Amino acid sequence: MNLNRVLTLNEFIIERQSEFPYAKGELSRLLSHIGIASKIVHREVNKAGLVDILGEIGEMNVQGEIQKKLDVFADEQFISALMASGECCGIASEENQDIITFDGELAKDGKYIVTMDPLDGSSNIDVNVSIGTIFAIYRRLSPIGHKAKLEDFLQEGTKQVAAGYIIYGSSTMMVYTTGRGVNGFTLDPSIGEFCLSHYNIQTPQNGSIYSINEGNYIKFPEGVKRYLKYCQENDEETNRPFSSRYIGSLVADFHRNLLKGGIFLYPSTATYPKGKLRLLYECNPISYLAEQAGGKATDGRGRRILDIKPDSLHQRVPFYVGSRQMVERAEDLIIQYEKEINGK
Ligand code: P6P
Repeated sequence: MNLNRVLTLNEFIIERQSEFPYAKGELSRLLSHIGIASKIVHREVNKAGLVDILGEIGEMNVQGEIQKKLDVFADEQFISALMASGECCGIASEENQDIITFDGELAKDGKYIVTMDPLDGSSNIDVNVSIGTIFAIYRRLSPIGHKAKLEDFLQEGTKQVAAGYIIYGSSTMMVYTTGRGVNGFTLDPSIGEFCLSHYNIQTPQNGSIYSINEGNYIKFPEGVKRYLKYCQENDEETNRPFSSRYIGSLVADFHRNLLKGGIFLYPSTATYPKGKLRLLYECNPISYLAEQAGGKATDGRGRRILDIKPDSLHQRVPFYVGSRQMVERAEDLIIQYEKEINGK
């Protein structure tokens, strides 16, 4: 890989395509179309506030969350880009109750399906805080040439062929994996291209940042409370007290921890007894990236997120992801407490 020159996303995809035996470029086309939609969303996010695209559309999405204009705009952009690629036969989106199947002749022959959160962190849109798009790509299971089926979308995270996110922050970046490491591309608006800026990202095995909404503290499982106490105690040996950093936008919190080291925790809470984050289009893609970068992602009780067989499109799971040693420490305390109360 010649890193002495600017490498655009498309050049990188094509250069790496040769690593995929029998790859005929379908996945490359799909990733390139996701890149195109990201640039369009970037353009609108970056001028939000100047044009009438902020605020709410006065409707609820399937999550019971108020839909923002930018949510719907991003959803529409990614759906049309994925349909135009001709490689995707269907989508599961946070913004839509059911799967979206593409009936066009070209798309029906698509070998892939996509799960996505078109604009994650909506509560931050109107206050100019980083937000993101999260996507995962799977091979379809149903026969090519026919409509995509629900079974195509309820695959374990280990079946992902690619996953990534776009973070619309101080700069716009696409970070993705196809199972051969994690690479980051920063959008250069002057040329309208995503350019390789973070080659082969490896997340630190340990860290000193923990990300959790401590407003839910009272209802956290006792083991989680013990982990937070562990983070807050002074101990020079293990670099504590840690720093608490929580933006309330999964992509932004994860991206910081991926680069610097850290753990993101969304345990079960009173409001979300099964956890708040969605397995198909938040936890699975983020977990694939975390593992590919040397990190870990579990449900807090030893179950690897990528091994979970989904029951439904919008299924929620408790989510612990980040530096391997931090996730393992949190799990140790959670499992140790459960053994205590079970008298083991
Ligand atoms: P809370 C945004 O709505 C989101 O889905 C994630 O991006 C974020 O990590 C989480 O919810 C924040 O949830 O309950 O802390 O506001």
